[in-house]
Amino acid sequence: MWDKIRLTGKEATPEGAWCRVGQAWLVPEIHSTANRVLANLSAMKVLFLNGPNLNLLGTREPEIYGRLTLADIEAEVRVRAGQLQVELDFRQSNQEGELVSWIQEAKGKYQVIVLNAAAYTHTSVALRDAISATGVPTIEIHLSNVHAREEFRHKSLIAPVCRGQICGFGVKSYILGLEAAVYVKEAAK
Ligand code: CA2
Repeated sequence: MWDKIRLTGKEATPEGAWCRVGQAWLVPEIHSTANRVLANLSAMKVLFLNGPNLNLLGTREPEIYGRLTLADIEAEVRVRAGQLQVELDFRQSNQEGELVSWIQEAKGKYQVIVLNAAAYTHTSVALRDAISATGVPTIEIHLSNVHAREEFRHKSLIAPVCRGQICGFGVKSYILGLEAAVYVKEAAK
């Protein structure tokens, strides 16, 4: 069943001049009200952030990280995002400070962050503080199962301020991260 939102105003016809936008029925002439309704219907936005050395994916250590490049992974995530009607930004940086800035700037622009902080996962108080400060729900992901690797990878400094952690599924960790983002957004309604 469609939501019916009947708007009134001097330009509306007596019959209402309905048109369907997404799941709502609008009178198109009433722009300001329509814009508010449209804002509620607009696609959710998810920010994918990738930390240091992930730009090297596909070139070395395929036995741990697989053969896909980061661009290949982004392409797979974009296919799933299209199916879920999610808008994506997908970025990588080797600089801790740049990742911190992107997390800070996410507030008000993105509903969820999906973060593969790479080695900074295990070292960065700055990333942890940024996630905590921005308040944007953040999902920690990893290609490899960090808990089955060296002991220094078992500790995540960001895990306590993230909504959850997904690791060990290769590129599927990214897809599951996106699906978890949609779940987190829906659960917040
Ligand atoms: O499994 C993951 O996704 C990691 O976040 C990857 C990080 C690692 O430090 C984390 O413990 C787990 C490493 C990313 C570096 O990736 C490379 C790819 C190719 C060649 C060298 C490094």
